[in-house]
Amino acid sequence: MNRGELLRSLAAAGTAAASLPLKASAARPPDHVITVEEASWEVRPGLTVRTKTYGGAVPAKILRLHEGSQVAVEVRNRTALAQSISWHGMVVPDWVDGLATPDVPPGGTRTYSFTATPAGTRLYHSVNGGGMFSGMFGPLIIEPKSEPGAYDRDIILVLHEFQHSIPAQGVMADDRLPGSPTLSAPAMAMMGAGGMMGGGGGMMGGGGMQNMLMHDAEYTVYSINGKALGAGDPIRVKRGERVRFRIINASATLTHRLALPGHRFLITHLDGNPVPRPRMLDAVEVGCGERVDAIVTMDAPGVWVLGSTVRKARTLGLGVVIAYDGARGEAIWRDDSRDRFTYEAFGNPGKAERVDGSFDLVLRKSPVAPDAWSIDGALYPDTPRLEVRKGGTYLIRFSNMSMMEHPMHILGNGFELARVDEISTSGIHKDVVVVRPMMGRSELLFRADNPNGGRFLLMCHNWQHMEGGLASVLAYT
Ligand SMILES: [Cu+2]
Repeated sequence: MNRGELLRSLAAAGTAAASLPLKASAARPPDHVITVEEASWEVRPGLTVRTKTYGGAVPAKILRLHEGSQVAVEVRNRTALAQSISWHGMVVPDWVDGLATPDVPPGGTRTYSFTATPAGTRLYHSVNGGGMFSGMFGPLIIEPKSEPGAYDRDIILVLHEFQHSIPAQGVMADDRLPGSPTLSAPAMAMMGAGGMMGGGGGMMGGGGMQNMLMHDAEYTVYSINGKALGAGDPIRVKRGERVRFRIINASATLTHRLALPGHRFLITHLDGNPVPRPRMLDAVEVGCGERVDAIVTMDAPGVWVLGSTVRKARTLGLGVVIAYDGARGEAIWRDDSRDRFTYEAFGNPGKAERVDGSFDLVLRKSPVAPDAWSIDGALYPDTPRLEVRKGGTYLIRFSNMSMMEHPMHILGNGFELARVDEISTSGIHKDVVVVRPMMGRSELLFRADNPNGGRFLLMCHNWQHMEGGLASVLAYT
C-alpha cells in the first residue's frame, strides 16, 4: 500500500463516524485552540523551513492539563488537507484518537473533548495530513493530582529533524556509528559487540553485518525545541539544581541517544509513567514517539553540550547548550557515555500472568514495494486485526525479522512490558516499545481497559514504516 492509500483509508474511517459524539457542549468555550497552518520556521540562521505547524511555532505550545480534568480543544484547519491529531499516551475514546475519529476538514473546525488521563509526559501530533515529518507536534503534560517531585525545575526537550529525503533504495549506513543506540541481544552477539556502546567505535568497524543496517530517511537539519545546536537560547542552570528533563522524541524515523558530559541522568519515567526501579545512567535513549523523564543534578559547573552521541546527528544540530550561571566560554562536548539502555533494567522481575489470548506479530520488510512493511506478511489494512474483549488481558508478541527497529505503538491505550528479547520483566508501563532490529523480540501485556472500548490503530511510529503498511487495527469486541 502506498501512503496515499493508507491515508485515504484512515480518512475514510473518520468520515464514516462523523455522527459520533465529538462536540463539546455548545455552551462552553474551548479550553485550548490549535490552529493548523503553514508557517516559515527558522531552525538556525540561514536555514528557514516551510512546514505545517500548530499555531506557527515548532514545537507547538505546551499544553498543560490537570489529571482528571475535562478538556475541550478546538482545532482550526487552515490547510488544504484533512487533519487529525493524536493525543499520544492518553487513554481516550476512539472518537478522539481512534478509527472513529473524524478529521478536521480543510478550512473547517472541530472540537475534541476528553478527560486528561493518565498523568505524565505525553505529546500531541499530526496523524493525518502531514504526520511526524511535519512540524505539527507539541508537548502535552498531564499534571498529576499529587507528585512527590524531588526536583527543582522541569525542562522539556523535544527532538525533531527537518527537510527529509527518502532515497528509493534506502540509505545504507556505511558503518554502525559510534554512539548508536543499543541493539538487540541477538544482534549484539552477531556483531561481536560487547555490552559497551559509544566511544571509539573500533569494535564495530570492519564491514559485515553492520553494513546491512539501514536508515530510511535523511535530514538536512536536526533540532531540540525547534532549534539546531547553537541557534537557540542556552538553558541556564544553577549549581546544585535538580532539573527534571522531559525528553520527547518527535522524530519521524530516528531513535536518539543523548548525553551530557560530566553529568548523569536519574531515569524516573518511561513514556511518562513512573518506572519501578529508577536508575542512574550516563545516557538516555528515546525512540520515535517515546518519552524519557530524567533528573539531572547540576554539579559540574561549566558550559556543556547536551547532545546526540552520534556525531553526524550532533553536527547537524541535535543538541542544546547547558550553561551554568557565571560560566563562560565555548560549549564543551565529549562522549564519555558507556551505559546500555534497555527497558528491562528499570523493571521488576517478570511474573506469570494469566491471559485471555495472545497475538504473534512478525514484522518484516515486504517485497511488494521498496518502502513496504508488513505484519505477518500483510500490509495495512490487510494486516491481522487484534480483537480484544473489554476487561480481558492479552499478550502481544512482536518479532522483528528486519534490519531496522520498529517503535510499535497503540493509540488510545497503554500496555505493560512483559519481555524484552530474552528477559522477562514487569511493572514498566508504556505506549511505545522499540522492537530492536535483527530478531529483537518484545512482548507486552495489553489490558483491554479503555472505558469506552472502540477501535484503535496499532502502528509503527516510524512514519515511513507506518505509511508503508506497518499498522493494524486493535478492536474491542
Ligand atoms: Cu504518536
